[in-house]
Amino acid sequence: MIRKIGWIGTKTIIIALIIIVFFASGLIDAQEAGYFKNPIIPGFNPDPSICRVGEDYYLVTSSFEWFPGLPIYHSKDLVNWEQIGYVLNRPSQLQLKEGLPHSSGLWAPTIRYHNGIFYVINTATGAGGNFYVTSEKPEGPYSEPVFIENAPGIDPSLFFDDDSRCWYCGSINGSKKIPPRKYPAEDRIYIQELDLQTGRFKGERHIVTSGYAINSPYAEAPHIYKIKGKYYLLIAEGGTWEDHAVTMFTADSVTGPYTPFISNPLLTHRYLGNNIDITTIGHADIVQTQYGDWYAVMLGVRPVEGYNMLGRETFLTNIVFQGDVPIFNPGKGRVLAIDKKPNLPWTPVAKPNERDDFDKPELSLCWNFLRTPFTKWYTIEAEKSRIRIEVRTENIEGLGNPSLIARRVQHHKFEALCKMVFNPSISNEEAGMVIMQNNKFNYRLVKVIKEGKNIVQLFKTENDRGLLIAEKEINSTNIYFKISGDKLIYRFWAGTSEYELKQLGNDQDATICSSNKADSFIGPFIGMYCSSNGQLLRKKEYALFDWFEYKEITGNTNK
Ligand code: 6LW
Repeated sequence: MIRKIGWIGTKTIIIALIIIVFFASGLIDAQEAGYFKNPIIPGFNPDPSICRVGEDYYLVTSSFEWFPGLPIYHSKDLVNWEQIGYVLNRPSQLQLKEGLPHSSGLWAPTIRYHNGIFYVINTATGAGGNFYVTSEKPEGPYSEPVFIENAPGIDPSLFFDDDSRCWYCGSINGSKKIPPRKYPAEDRIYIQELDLQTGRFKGERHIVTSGYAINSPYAEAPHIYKIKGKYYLLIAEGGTWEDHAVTMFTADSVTGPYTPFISNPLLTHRYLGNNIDITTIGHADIVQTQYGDWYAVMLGVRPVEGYNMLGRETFLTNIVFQGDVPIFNPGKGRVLAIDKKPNLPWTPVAKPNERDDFDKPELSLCWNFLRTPFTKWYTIEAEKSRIRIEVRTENIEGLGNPSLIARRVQHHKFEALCKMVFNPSISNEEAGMVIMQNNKFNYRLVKVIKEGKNIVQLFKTENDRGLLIAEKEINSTNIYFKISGDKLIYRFWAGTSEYELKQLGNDQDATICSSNKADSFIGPFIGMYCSSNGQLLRKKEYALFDWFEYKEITGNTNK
């Protein structure tokens, strides 16, 4: 081995291995030792876009069919991120209506800052197409959306040139005939000037590339930058799973012609095989720090035995320019799970409480609804430290807005618990916890009334087929539920006290909530739920949740 890669190469590998062993064992805290851990934003946070204003960094990610839309995060060191809001948090801004299929909705936003205004441009697939919103404050409120006429495709981005002209770039995806595809999965990157006053395009449309590789599939996620007078076009190609890649091009004019770097793809994990710690690296955006250094954020997956259990997450790596050529993570050429901290003032952020007692008038930012809630069917009774959710006919097998309030699952090992008070009056009613990838792939741990008895039931829906896994009588108004995750296993628990929970059914297959099995673009959510499953109720009924707790489990999970 030494003969092949020389003593220096071997020494580097040995040092790297020692560092990884020490960090993995927790003997050294990565962050104390000048390192950080990827992903920088765990859980379903794909398609990141980033901008810098002075010493502050802002980042947005896709949110698909979940509402509010487009979580926005803030950091001062590119590693510690705090959610500061959502770009689209009013039904008037985001009409995710009944019938919207899973994995539709908000795909791939871009955030940019120009002359005191934040711009977020995005595609609402199945909900209006390409639009942008503006705000003077990163946390919002953002304007009502301006939908752009005749803007085909997805992944829109904005570039403000030195003359303040605004250029839109996007990906004509799918088999749209503008012009017809020359080969299967050909997507084309186009650039056109945009009048932000009217939301209309100006001048001609320039189709600049279908990707650097011959017959490259899915050229998308374009962003334009101007660096030392040259125009750089960054895109993703290969498709958003294991063949994903970052490629870049340069031009002397913003509308091209763009020349691909000979060193493309500049970043990909496709050559590392699928059995590695991080796959699917792609869909990047780059940012220069106030000190002149360059970094890239991008999406990636941390598979467990090939299953994507947490959705596509946001990762970070550095870039060093060699002349005009950007080198991603020089000497490594890949995104690392543990890497050197950026040269920025280390600024930890407040971690959200693991337990939400619902003792504040507003919902915490972690909570989401499936599609837009056009009516207010929940009430926070802060003075009683509880949330009251109305039992409605919609359920999670449908494509509506069920009485579900859920948060992202962000860890391979986690526990989620809640305390619920619920007295169903009819057999169709149920309330409890849900963990789901989408309407066809999910688990429900619920309390029902059956033959006059209070029963807790565990249901599994896989590929639209619902199955009662286990049930047991629990005679108590106060019910405690727990769902624990341990990589490819979920465990479900219920009891009349937080400390006397009994597992319901055996260990269950968590992979049904993976993107792979559920054929889905997003990641799993876990939360509070109730439904009458289509049955109209004589009077309004509610499920009350006193608290909900979600925490990462480090080390061995307690069975
Ligand atoms: C995103 C596009 C993509 O718009 O997936 O596969 C879409 N590629 O870049 C949603 O994440």
